[in-house]
Amino acid sequence: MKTFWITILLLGMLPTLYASAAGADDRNMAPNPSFESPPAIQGTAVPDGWSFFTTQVNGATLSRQTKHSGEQSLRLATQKIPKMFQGLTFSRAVSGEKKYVFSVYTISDKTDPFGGSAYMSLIIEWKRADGTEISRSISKIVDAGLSRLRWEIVALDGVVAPKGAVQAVFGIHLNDGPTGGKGAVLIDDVRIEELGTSPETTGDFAHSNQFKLHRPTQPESHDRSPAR
Ligand SMILES: [Ca+2]
Repeated sequence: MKTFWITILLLGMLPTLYASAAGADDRNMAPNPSFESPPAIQGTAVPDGWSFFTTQVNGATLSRQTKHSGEQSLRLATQKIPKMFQGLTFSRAVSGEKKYVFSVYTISDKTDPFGGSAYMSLIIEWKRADGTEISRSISKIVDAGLSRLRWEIVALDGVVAPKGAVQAVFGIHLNDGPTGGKGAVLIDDVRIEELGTSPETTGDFAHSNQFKLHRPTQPESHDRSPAR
């Protein structure tokens, strides 16, 4: 009888223990989301948990000069060469037909402002079990109109994984554009979250519109398709 009551007591505590452990940030699947590791040093650096790619120049460093949270942020400098591109990716398993949020905070480097024809965007590549791509979701771009004074959110909010998707590559892409980029962007506080399949379930930006968060000052006449 004593064991019975102890069991009841322990079972009763389980939801409390679970609830206390399950903070809002437990839902963030992004690795090293605040780019706090490795510690910023001179020269280029790839943040822990992420893969880096580039056509020519590695523009990635960790910066302590400006950050949205913590002690450092990711600085991505343009290559200053037409049509070049680079970026960071993170691959993980996903479930087809579920909704996902992918967002970052970004700001122009005030000591070396982001400009020229450069543009940055978030891309999710949805993949089948055999690794082939089904489709991709592309965020609004940020370009020379990016603020140097306040952090802005770029978000793919509540995008639905296509049926059959089992893997996704979440990428932060920086393109130099047709005439070459200038300056650098700073990026911090990545959020990757899987939402429920219920239509009532919404993300942190449920009441915002990703296309209202940033208004480019230039017409989007340039090619916004991700270079491969
Ligand atoms: Ca940070």
